[in-house]
Amino acid sequence: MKPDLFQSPDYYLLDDLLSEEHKLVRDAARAWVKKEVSPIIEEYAQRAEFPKQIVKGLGEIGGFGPYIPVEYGGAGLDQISYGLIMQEIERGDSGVRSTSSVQSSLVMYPIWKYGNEEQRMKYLPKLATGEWIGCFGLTEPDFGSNPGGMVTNFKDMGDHYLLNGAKMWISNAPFADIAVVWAKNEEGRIHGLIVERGMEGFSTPETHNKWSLRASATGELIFDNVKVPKENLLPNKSGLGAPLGCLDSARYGIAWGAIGAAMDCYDTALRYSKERIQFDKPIGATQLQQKKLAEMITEITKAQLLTWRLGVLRNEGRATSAQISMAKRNNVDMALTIARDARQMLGGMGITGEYSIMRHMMNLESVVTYEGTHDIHLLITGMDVTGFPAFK
Ligand code: TGC
Ligand code: FAD
Repeated sequence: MKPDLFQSPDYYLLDDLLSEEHKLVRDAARAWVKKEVSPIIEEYAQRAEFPKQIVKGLGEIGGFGPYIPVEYGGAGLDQISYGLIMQEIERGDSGVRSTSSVQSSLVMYPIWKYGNEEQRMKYLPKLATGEWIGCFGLTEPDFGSNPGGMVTNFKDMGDHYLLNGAKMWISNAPFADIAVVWAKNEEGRIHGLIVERGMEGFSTPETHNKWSLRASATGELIFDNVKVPKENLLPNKSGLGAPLGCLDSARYGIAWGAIGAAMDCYDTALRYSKERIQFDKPIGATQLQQKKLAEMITEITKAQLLTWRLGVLRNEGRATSAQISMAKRNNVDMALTIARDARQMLGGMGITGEYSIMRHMMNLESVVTYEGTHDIHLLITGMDVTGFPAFK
């Protein structure tokens, strides 16, 4: 793969809106990605293998629980710093950002928000350093966009719960130490349970043959009469709103992350357009290629503004779930369009692993699907503005 020459586009001087701490956090994440991710990621993606050696460094740059309080091992940062870290990680690879998102927003967040003090102290510090890796089990084979229909269930057996069912498409599952699993009790109410590797009847087979997120491990979670200790139930929130609350945090991070992937594709295509000569002039001197680049930088700038404003609203506790849906949907779609155009701009070279673009493009096909599909987020916006849920 070519050396990482990335230069971040900032067309509207948005750095002026960031604090010194934001810039320090962002620059540290950027430097780490250049040093630890860019040189190896193509090879791991080609081999369909998660680069486990980067886990410790991810913890060190605040990639695990950036906004979780310091007393639990988190970095205690604000929502804009969290977003900037996600942007930089996904600039390297969406699969690496997935590992970070799942650990931070789908495992640490519910333990922090819905767990008790013993659970926080037991799990969060080890998750913050990456000593333990977690995964999040919501999706089932027959319930993807409609998680409320889930059939995974647990029964109260007096001194423990008995968990049965299966989850599918679970990021980090094959090597996770713990899983935050959403299941229905005997009354049909959804609760979160912490399931630990090694519990009898719990297995995590890996999902193979993915053409997307190849550097992220995906798997199933199978529960065959798993005895879960009662102290592993998250006590402070139940109902579908509990897992959906975690998704708000993860979808917000993805909205920033997608900008990172888009920036990398734009930056690569811009550089290539100045170097690649056809018909005796750089392809960047042609109107058709300039149209692509001009539209890319326009869309990146709009997405940066949208996301920065959303970060301010999150810091103030005023961001709505529907606003987060809009940003996730817009920014991932924007990144996918840019990746496709950038790939074309590189001609034949665009399909090779010499450049990051095709890997970003394939990764984004998962990002546009997980955490709520493109269509589901459109329906969330539609419901928000009309008041009519069109899902059912
Ligand atoms: P609905 O009746 O609308 O809502 C049920 C309850 O949930 C509340 N709620 C929310 N709470 C917090 N945050 C949100 N975003 C919320 N959205 C809804 C709602 O107020 C209600 O509460 P209550 O107290 O009245 O019961 O639910 P519904 O069944 O009609 O479904 C709504 C819909 C379709 C929007 C929702 O199911 C949905 O978002 N579906 C998409 C599923 C999804 O995103 N799955 C993601 C799985 S995890 C994943 O993909 C990880 S990838 C990780 C990586 O690698 O990065
Ligand atoms: P479906 O829900 O079957 O949707 C199929 C199509 O129908 C989509 O285009 C959808 O938009 C459309 N559709 C569905 N309902 C409607 C409707 N009412 N109106 C109009 N169109 C509709 N899940 C987890 O729980 N944890 C994870 O860690 C996790 N990681 C993932 C990693 C990867 C690589 C992938 C691909 C997925 C992951 N997921 C995870 C699952 C992901 O959240 C689901 O794939 C996603 O929510 C969509 O569900 P589905 O695949 O079952 O598609």
